[in-house]
Amino acid sequence: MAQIPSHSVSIVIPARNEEDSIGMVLDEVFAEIRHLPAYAFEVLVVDNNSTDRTAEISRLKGATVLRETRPGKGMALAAGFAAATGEIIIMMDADFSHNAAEFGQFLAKIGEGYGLVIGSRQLGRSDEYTLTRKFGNLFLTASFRLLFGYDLTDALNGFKAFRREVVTEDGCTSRDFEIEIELIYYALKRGLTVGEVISHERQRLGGVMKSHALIHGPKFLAAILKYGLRYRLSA
Ligand SMILES: Nc1nc2c(ncn2[C@@H]2O[C@H](COP(=O)(O)OP(=O)(O)OP(=O)(O)O)[C@@H](O)[C@H]2O)c(=O)[nH]1
Ligand SMILES: [Mg+2]
Repeated sequence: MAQIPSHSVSIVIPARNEEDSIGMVLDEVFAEIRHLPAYAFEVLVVDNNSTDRTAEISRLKGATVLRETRPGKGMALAAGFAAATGEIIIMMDADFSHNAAEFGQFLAKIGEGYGLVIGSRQLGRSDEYTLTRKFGNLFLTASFRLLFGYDLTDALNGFKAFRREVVTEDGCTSRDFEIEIELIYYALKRGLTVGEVISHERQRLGGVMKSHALIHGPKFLAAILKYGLRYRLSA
């Protein structure tokens, strides 16, 4: 007998000029969700002024394509979250570095009662780490631990799942990658538990990496200070 879905899940994928990888990502996503009949899925790609075939390929593969004119991964994700109808949101990148085969473990953890779940490259591994990125991430995660007083091994990763109440009230205001910290802040502020699962970050498949350690590292640190202090002062 066919299983009736009992939870709705929105997969939100921010994408700017990712024509080399978005097709493979969506093939993998649609193949994987067929193995998860307990959930009803929608797949949203949020395009941001791409000058390549990102939107066209996404549509052909069966995703709903949203357009966000304000630049930045954070703005794209905020638009995706606002449009998402699922009780659970999974956010993942469009460059093939996040593996849809890991959806099941994220959803299982949410099912255990966690409000937000992060894929940890520290518990798993990253094929994209340079020395700067690895030590930068370790430093920023240690700063996170110090400011928030909450023990996570990889606060920064962009592969996350969360209950929709994490974003419903406030909406997200971060422009770029620092949205990762803002999301954790909202989850903790609402008294939700934040957990991690083992994750393996693959090399991006073609295209160009949009994050730069020297630009986005300091922005992460500023967000950790801002939201960490806010969290401590409100606790
Ligand atoms: N829509 C949109 N997507 C963006 C923008 N900047 C980055 N992205 C997407 O965000 C995702 C992560 O960007 P990457 O360039 O892979 O950077 P990264 O350091 O691997 O990112 P994380 O691992 O997520 O921290 C990719 O899917 C990008 O296409 C933007 O301005 N708009
Ligand atoms: Mg990437």
